Amino acid sequence: PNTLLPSTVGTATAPFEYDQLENSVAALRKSIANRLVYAVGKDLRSATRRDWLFALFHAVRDRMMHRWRETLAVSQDSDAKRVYYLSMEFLTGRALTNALLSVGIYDDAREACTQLGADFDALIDLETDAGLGNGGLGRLAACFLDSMATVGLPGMGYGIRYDFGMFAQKIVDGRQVEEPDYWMVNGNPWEFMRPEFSYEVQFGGRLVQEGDHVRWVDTDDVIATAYDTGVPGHELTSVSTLRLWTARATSGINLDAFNKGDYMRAVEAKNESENVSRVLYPDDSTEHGKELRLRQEYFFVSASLQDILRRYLKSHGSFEQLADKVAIHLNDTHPALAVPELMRLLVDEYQVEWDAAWALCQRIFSYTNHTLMSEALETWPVDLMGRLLPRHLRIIYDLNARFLAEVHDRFPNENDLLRRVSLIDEHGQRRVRMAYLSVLASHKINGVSALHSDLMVKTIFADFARLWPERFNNKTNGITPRRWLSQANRPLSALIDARIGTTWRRNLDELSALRPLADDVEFQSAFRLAKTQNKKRLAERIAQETGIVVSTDSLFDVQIKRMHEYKRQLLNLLHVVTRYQQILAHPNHNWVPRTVIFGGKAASAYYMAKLVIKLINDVARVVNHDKRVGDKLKVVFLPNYRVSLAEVIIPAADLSEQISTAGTEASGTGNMKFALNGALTIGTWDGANIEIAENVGLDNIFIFGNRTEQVAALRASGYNPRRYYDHNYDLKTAIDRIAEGAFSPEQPNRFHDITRTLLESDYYLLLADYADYIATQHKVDELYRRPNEWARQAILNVAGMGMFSSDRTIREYADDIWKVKPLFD
Ligand code: B1N
Repeated sequence: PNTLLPSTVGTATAPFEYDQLENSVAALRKSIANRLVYAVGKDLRSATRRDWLFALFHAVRDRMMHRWRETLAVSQDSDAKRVYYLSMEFLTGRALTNALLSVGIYDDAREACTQLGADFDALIDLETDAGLGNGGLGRLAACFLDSMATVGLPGMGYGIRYDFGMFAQKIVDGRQVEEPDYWMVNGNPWEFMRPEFSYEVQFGGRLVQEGDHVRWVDTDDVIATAYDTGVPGHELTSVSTLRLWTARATSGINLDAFNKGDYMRAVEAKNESENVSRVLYPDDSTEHGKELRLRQEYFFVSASLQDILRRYLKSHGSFEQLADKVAIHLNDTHPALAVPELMRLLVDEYQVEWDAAWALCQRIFSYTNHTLMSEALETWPVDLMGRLLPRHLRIIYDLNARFLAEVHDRFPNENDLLRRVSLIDEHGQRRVRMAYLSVLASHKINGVSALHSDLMVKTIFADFARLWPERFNNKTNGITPRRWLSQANRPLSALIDARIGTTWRRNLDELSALRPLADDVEFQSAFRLAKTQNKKRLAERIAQETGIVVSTDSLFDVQIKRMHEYKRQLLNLLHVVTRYQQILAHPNHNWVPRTVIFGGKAASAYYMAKLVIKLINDVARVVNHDKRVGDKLKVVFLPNYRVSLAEVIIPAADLSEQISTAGTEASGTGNMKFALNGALTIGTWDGANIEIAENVGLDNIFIFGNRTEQVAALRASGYNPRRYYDHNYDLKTAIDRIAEGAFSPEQPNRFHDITRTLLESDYYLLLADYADYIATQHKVDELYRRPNEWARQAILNVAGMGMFSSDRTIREYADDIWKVKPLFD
């Protein structure tokens, strides 16, 4: 029980009166003006744009509150089984337009603002992104919250309320410079502080054995306090809760320091404990291994589990039904400490017997793996964990001993198996394998695309798939069509609405009704008109942010995602350099004009990724200023790629670059956003690209390159990138030009590390895929010369994207994994 702060006084039963809020323009006008005065504390004379924005926030938030309270009340009253989605990242972006559309007051709110003399579009653009995530994994969590609310699933997301989200990227002299993202400087109007839900989280200390009971004492404590944000589902079907934890120092004071008269020092130490929720680690698909990161992971997991058990115990007298009422999902291994934490709470705090507690855990937990790449798999040094979380390390050891004994019973003659599956990696410095811990504790383990799930059981979890084949399954990722089509692409949405109605927003399979329209010339030209409108908007944005002028007649070729070697932005750039050389060699050829657009952040310590950013910008500078090239080729690096910028870029794309080395991109979700917005994909046979190809038709996608088995074979046979370089003139020229300093005359060897790596190791096989990539880019040009045929294929892409709604994904999780049912049937 939480004794930190007064708990809820849930005794009032009398009905109370509150305003019934109407959604007319007049009512909205009044609401906004009211909120300006009563919530923001301003009037017309002194209101800044920020004040107007906050008044608008409040007016729409007010209209979500009733349904939010109703959602919570119904799930409580029906004692429904709930799912808790534990994630270090929720990349939600902006909330205002989404909320206005969910409530159904977008157009009326705009009119109300206009009547009040406020510039609605400028206000919308003033909202800062909630960048509490790195990339795909964090954005997936955000799409899942949207879908949970839209489907009406009881449950919530739990994470960390970082003071600083993903850094803002500036480009200075072509290089990335990181700036802190203090996203709540102006306040956060969406959240509600819930100080009554505050929990002590312990660190350090030591263990005291008392009989068969263990006590964890002398710890350094920090308090986790809840902040809730409502996530509105489509048409307010329901409102989900995102509960984020912030760290507060305990009020107790370091007496030692205090008695010595060093009051300031005592308070400083308290301050420092609050650092645990300060900043998001900016690494995507790589591991950090920093102590503060481990603290973060335990901090939010411990608070979340204490909160989950408190809520359960409010209406249940024992833990007998815990697994029938609670499902806990681990979004990758970052929250894997939830496993020993639930064991600790049950066994140490609530005196549940070990075996019973473990049986509950295995029914409660499920886990999604998001990557197979070894550099991303979390392992924590045993020393560090023993120092920070001695009780949890002991629990992990005890779980491991029991587990290995079981394995030994089943496979008595396989001694190497024990070493391989042990939760402790004994090579060199001993480390805890967080993925194995997650697998051991979970009744279901899933990958995020068909290929990834298949490779998962053949590679990193092969031994475990032998032990428990029934636990492993696939849940192909999805995206919310509300944000990624309805909100981001109004021109195309309006066109679709006019032809097949509006209900595709909740049943994306209905898009298949567009298929017969693919051959309709009138529809094709309306479709192209919508694309052109989006391209105009992006062209203006590009001019604004970079000064580069691009033509909307050119083919918009886009690669936006985190900068990472496996994603191969460099392969794209090799094509750009090749095209540049060929334009110079054949100036009179009838070139299809192209604008190649890049965007993406590099982890701050990722040297190669940062150097690729510099190379892109150096190539852009040379190409864009070369008079001989003109409109035939433009290269753009858009700074500070983030959710709100994606909403502008994706609807404007003609071509979507999804060119990771086969077997490396677990799923991808950007690939889905582009296809849903009518871009054609050029991509490898990797991740969800494969399922996209199957759904839109192989004739309507550009697939190239070596496949997973070929990648493996190439590597096994001693891959030699020089062989490709020596035998391909264009490839050799492109690499040589970069190596000679053609794009960096002021420092000719600037990109030596890039060209050397390509020629000496090329781990991601860019050179092996280059020729096919270039040939496929030629096919892209040929198709673009035939606008109607291009439009036909683009329409067929949109029509085939039904299965990639995150509503489908979330229903599969609910049915197959969580066994949770929608609240409102
Ligand atoms: O998760 C996405 C997938 O669509 C992407 O293919 C995949 O790369 C991405 C450590 C990660 N995998 N692993 C991470 C992120 C942060 C971190 O600290 C790993 N992100 C992915 C959604 O399934």
